[in-house]
Amino acid sequence: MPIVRNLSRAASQVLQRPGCGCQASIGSVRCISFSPRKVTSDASFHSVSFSETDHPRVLITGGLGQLGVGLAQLLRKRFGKNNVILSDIRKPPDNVFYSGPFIYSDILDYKNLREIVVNNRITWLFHYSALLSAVGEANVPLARAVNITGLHNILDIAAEHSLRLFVPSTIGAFGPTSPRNPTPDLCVQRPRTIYGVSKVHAELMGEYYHYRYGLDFRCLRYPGIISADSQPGGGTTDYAVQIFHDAMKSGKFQCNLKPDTRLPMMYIDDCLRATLEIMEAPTDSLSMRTYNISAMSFTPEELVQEVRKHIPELQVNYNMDAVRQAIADSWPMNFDDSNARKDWGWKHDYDLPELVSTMLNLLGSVGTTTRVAQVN
Ligand code: AKB
Repeated sequence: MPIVRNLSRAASQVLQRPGCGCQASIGSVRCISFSPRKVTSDASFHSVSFSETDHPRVLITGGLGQLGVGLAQLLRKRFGKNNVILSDIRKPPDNVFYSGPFIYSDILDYKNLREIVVNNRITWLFHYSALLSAVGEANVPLARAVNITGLHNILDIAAEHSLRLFVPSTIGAFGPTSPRNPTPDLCVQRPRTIYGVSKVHAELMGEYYHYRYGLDFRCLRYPGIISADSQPGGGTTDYAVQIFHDAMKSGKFQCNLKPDTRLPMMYIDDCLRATLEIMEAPTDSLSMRTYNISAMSFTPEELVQEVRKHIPELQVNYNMDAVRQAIADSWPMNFDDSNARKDWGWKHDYDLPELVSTMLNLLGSVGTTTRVAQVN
């Protein structure tokens, strides 16, 4: 694997980015075969003790990305604090470290992963380690290692230990030849990013392991996810998070997509709830293993108009980034999630006005337009 070993400097730069959602050390990629592997007797691991309950015992990989901390909070409320372990290769901030079990785990190190699963009697795994679309194009070998090789480790661990496995997919799993308005669950998928290719691979491999080995694989294709707690992490839909931070900080926003670029989006609370709901759905309600989920679709200009209802002084200019624009132009404009609604009752709570007022409330701006006016 010399291509991966040679990456270390670039890789560590990307891995240091806050919110890249990535979790992998670069030097430890190795060949993988699907068979039980020996755990050596010198395995040293600091385990977390669980209370004895009927709840699942959960591991979240890539826990310091956009969704991990919020998901851990939701799952801990439901299953108990000590039944949910957040993991990453990065050092957690104090608030994360002191809010519940956190451990180092490297998805490219099979033995490390296996020790964690065995020592903590993990039964459910949420696999969030991944490089997103824009950052993946900037470092294809790293994206390939993390998103594809890492996934192979996760699938093997999950199959060997009979875990219920959740892997997020994305609108990015579609491409320019897919129907874009709306995009159904089953159609042509020819993405043009390494991120999209890795996600189609994940969908197909997970489904293959399900039919071949009985793996309880569950997958949702997420739209762009918008949350107040985390900074954007290298995605094409990041503008829809960045606008809130910039509107608050300076009252000025530079958008890297064209004003009429329509993409499916979702507020984080809906996304996390959908994730828990599909994991809890009875097996016989699932007619498929990979579902589209959707809440709303909007363009940058529509988002700006909605934000201006609260912050009329917001100044916006458009400075298109060619890479991101090409990616966005190949993605779904509207997502058909009728199967998720029919099979396991998916229903979103947040539309665009609700999303915008919630984000501004959380970031502290609703009713404080003078703050932006003062900055200006
Ligand atoms: C990205 O923009 O890369 C992600 C996604 C839509 O999967 N937010």
